[in-house]
Amino acid sequence: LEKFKGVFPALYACYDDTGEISRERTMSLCNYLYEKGVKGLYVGGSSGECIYQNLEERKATLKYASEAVKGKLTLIAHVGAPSTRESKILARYAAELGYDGLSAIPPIYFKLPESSIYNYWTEIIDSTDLPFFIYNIPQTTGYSLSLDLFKKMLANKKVKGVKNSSMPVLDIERFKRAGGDDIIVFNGPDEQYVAGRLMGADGGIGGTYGVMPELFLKAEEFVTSGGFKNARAIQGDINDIIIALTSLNGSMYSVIKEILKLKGMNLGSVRAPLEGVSGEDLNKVKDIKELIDS
Ligand code: NAY
Repeated sequence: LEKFKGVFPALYACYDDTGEISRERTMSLCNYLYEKGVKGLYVGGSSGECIYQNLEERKATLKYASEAVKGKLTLIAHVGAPSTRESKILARYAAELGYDGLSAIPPIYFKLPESSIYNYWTEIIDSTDLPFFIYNIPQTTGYSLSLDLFKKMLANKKVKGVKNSSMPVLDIERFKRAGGDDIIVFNGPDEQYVAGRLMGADGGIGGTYGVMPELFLKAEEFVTSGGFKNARAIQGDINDIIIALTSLNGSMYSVIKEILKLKGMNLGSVRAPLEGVSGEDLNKVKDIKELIDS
């Protein structure tokens, strides 16, 4: 499981100037993050705007990321989709491409019982031989993974852990305790990376890593070496930046893409209904970039 331990940026959706998925931009973002020294990538998750893309677009992104960094970075494909059918198509495609692992949110829109969530994940897992990581993100799905269902899922040996984005750090501790060294727990909330690691997370997957990979890698280094004072200081810097990223009028991802544009990496904009940064707030993007660079 070593290859799943460390800093995993959640890959941003990369569009061309007409809003179509861009192979070139996806590959350059993957290469950029590889050169920064991250451990792997989480492809097609929240930050990948998966929920606003059709199956062909999601397959294209999975393919471009693997073309760029397969064999160099650990690749996890997020395959959660509205139907079990689509999720399995994505899962099989990721396996064909040589991905290292799969992950999925629980079913969305209808509020389904845990038995349906169990069946949904199990069908995805059964469709390939890849290790599977549950994606627990109650803020967006409305379902908070119970310890009961987690333990039930762990009975399936292909279930290798959870990407936990719920806010209580206690959840990370409980999930880790349930699976120990046989599983990987990824910290989800970027604002609590250091806390998550101390409570048992083996690393993290996050939506803001891509715009400040150096800071998360540094925080990871300090946690690993026991330099907690320094780790906490970096977490503080990260949190100042996250608060700034979420203070403008566009979606956080559009703010991040504007910053990356200033750094010379054009990933296009965000897909509606996500909104771009506009008006006065566009001028504030430069200040956030400076905060990151300082
Ligand atoms: C993904 O799949 O893209 C992610 O891992 C993103 C998870 C993000 N959580 C939410 C609720 O959006 O990274 C976090 C989040 O952007 C970060 O903590 C800033 O709030």
